[in-house]
Amino acid sequence: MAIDATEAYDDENIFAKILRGEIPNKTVYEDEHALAFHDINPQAPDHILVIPKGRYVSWDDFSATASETEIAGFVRAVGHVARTAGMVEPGYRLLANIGKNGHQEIPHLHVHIFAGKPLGPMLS
Ligand code: IU
Repeated sequence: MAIDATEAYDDENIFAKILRGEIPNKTVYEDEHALAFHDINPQAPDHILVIPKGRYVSWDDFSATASETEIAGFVRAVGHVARTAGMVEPGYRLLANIGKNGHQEIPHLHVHIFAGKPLGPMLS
């Protein structure tokens, strides 16, 4: 079920539990601002999720209220993960689902990184 991106942050969402170390994950990268891990249900040969460490429901509250340091740290982490995974050539796709119509399922901001094959036109 897709969530409402304007709802209050839920500390019991699954990505909050992953950040607290309560649920295992296949970590790709971690720094003070972000955690990157393999998606449990990959939609491409390479499918990584990058999440900020702060309590943000979606791109909406993150872009409106996060500090410049948090935003820069998160954006740089996404780029770093893709570069170090060798995705820049031949390329990759970033995706952030926001709210009900965006089909966001987990109410903690996450950016999907898809790679590993030609991805074709935009997803439906
Ligand atoms: P969405 O943008 O909220 O629709 O994406 C949620 C993603 O989280 C989706 O690709 C799931 O496979 C993924 N995921 C996960 O990696 N680990 C989990 O424990 C759960 C979902 I629940």
